[in-house]
Amino acid sequence: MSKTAFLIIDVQYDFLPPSGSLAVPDGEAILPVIHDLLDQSKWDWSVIVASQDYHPQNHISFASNHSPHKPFEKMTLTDARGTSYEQALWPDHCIQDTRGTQLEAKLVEDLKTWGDKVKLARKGTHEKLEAYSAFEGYITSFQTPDEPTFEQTSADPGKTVLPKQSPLTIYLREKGIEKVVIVGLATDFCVLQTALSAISASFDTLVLGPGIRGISPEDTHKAMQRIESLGGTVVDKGKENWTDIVKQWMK
Ligand code: VGL
Ligand code: ZN
Repeated sequence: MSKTAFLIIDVQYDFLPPSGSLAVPDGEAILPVIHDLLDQSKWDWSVIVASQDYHPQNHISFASNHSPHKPFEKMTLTDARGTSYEQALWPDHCIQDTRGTQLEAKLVEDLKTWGDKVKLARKGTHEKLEAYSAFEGYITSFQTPDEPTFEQTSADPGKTVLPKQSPLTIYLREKGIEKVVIVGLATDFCVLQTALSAISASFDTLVLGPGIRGISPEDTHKAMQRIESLGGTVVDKGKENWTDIVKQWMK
């Protein structure tokens, strides 16, 4: 049996109804699915990685830093690497040292039962870089995470790191991982970009429909199609026998 990692993307209060500042519609529906996947009597993950969107207050993606622009508008920006790109502007979310950036409490309890099989991938820490994929984050201890360094917050970040060389890829390869199962929020942004990175880093990639939700229905649909067209496996949201499908896929 090849080794599989379980990647849990951005299950943080700011992405969850009822009070998240960027709450994903129906986002709370994924919690029981993730809870089931973290039951040690049912699943035997070699590695678990939880990602955390972890922004400074002055982050480039916040509409509040580009007044008079408003959340959900798009705007052309230049990032810390001098790259111009279209940024979707967001409400302030997942700011370091706020409750909104914390992982959901029951998820944290579940993760603690897995001891040092769990790592945290923190991303979006540089004030002038957007980072949707968990493969763009730094890997740190889940129990006692490191705060981002100066390089990771405001210094020149250097060149783009391709998925094949990213900290998460290096960590997963070190652990002998060949496959990844992805759940979390939001399908059309961080789940999508994490899946695309995983595929381009040559991991066999499954995205679990019942364990993800998106911000926009159209973009969510397009995201799933794109993942499949690039060779990823997508399990439909409505599949009641998803447990069997995932177990079969992991063999
Ligand atoms: C995300 C928008 C902004 C996500 C993060 O986790 O999908 N979306 N930052
Ligand atoms: Zn963000």
